[in-house]
Amino acid sequence: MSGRRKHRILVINAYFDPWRMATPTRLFVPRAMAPYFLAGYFDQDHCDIRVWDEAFHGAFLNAKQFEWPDMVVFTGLTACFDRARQLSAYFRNANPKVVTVIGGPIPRALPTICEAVFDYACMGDVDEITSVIEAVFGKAAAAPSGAPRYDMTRPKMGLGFVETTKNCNFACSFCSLSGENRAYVAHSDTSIAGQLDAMGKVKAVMVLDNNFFGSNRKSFEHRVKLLGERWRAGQFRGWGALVTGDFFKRPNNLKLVAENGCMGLFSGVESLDPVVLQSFNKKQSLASDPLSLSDACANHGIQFDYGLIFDFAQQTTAEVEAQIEVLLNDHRMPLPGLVSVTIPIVGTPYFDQALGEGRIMPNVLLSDMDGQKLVEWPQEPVAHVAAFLRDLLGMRGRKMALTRHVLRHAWHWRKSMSAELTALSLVRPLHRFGPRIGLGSVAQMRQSWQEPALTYSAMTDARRLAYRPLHAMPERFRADFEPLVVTDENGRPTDMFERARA
Ligand code: B12
Ligand code: SF4
Repeated sequence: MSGRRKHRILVINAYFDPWRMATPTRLFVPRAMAPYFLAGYFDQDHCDIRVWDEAFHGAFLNAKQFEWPDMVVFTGLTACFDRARQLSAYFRNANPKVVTVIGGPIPRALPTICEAVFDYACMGDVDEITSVIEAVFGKAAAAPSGAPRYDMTRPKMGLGFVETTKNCNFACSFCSLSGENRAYVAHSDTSIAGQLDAMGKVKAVMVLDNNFFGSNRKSFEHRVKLLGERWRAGQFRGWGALVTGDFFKRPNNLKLVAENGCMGLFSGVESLDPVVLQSFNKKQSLASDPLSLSDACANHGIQFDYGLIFDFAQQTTAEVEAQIEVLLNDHRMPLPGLVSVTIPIVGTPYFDQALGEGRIMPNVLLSDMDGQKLVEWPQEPVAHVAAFLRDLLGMRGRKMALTRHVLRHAWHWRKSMSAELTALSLVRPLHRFGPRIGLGSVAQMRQSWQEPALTYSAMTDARRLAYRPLHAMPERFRADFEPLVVTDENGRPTDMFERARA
């Protein structure tokens, strides 16, 4: 310990909000759990631990806190590398002795630059933090159990999160997991029980797995049973999970999960266009149409949710418009829970192909790759597609149709769903596609208001305010506030980017 006080640890989920809101987004489900898993590896007798999740708590703008930690542990999505780097500069400036650690998708995709910027760049799973803790503070500072610190997730919004498997048994070309190429493995019973015990009583549990179904039937049934036991014991009123399209091929799977307390399933339908699905190597979704899946789920009292990814390099705006019309005009189908454009996530086969074929626009920043703006050349004029995308993401001009759909959808399925699920199906789409009310600290709200307006195209978007330091910083930190630029003015990879990912 430094003197007689405990080691001060700050775990941060570095996040850039695609809509450039610096305020908290507490209603996003799911919620990042890596920070709370990481926090669990620090011994509480020796360490004073805090967690800041920039998605859930909003941008970390409190300059007074920069000198507090002895160690800062970063996690985050690939596109948020610049944010982790900026934050690390603030902490180093305030306390030159601070130890910075990063792990997760960022260093996996950008190992070289992470090794240069942070003291420790971890490529493994959360448990790798133990070796860092021991190296920096000694064995006593590492917690023996590593149980997730769900107690720090307050306000919980009634939700608990559990992970029963890691990685995925599929290899969709656009998915970062395909690039990381790690084996699909189930957590041990001890780990699952440990997570559920640490969670305590909650209203509902969200299983975070990329693919709760997986490739091993026995393991799947066993994990369903483990959740079912807790559900029957009254720990929660129901649970939801993400499954791949192949889950629905056996009707018995739905029966099994329903009998064990499942009340919601999310599946990445991704596209209603088979050609697009083939190009994503997403064959498991070829038979996944939202109507038959929501119908099958509703017969078991389960709510179905899904995501759609639009690819304007392959689809015209008219084609996408036609798909949206189909969805809005048929109230039996739910509206997608997630609408995004294809993202060439660094490290994926899709990224390498897009870069090699010159499909990525010029001067694209890594932080542009958040799924809510064009970063690849569309087949129609950029200005036209960007305006269409703006309207699509906010359902502009479709608000009446949206409200009508939501009301009719909830009414149609009211007999199959519990009152809670019916209420949820009314609220969620309106929240997803409605305006965001950005409430947070004064500094966060001021930053949201001052952000330059979004243009929905990486070629015309101005830089985020985060690239301007909050206060004067010494010259040696200048590079930490420069964005990682992926493509040059000709759409080819920049030297900076090639070095970063070497
Ligand atoms: C919660 C979640 C979110 C939340 C919060 C994400 C965040 N971190 O801020 C929200 C809703 C905001 C979100 C948004 C998106 N998400 Co998301 N999300 C998840 C989800 C379901 C759970 C993450 C989680 O907490 N897992 C549990 C923890 C314990 O594991 P983990 O975070 O994966 O970390 C593991 C390792 O990476 C490592 N690790 C991580 N950090 C650290 C740190 C250290 C020090 C160490 C040692 C190890 C380590 O240890 C863990 C395993 O033990 C995952 C799927 C999944 N099951 O993981 C997708 C996932 C992370 N999301 C993904 C995607 C694609 C998106 C979107 C781009 C979707 C879209 N098309 O719009 C958007 C991003 C928009 C943006 N801003 O850029 C991808 C990965 C993307 C990437 N590499 O950047 C994933 C893996 C889903 C998938 N299979 O495609 N998401
Ligand atoms: S099924 Fe989902 S998690 Fe698995 S590789 Fe495809 S996109 Fe990634």
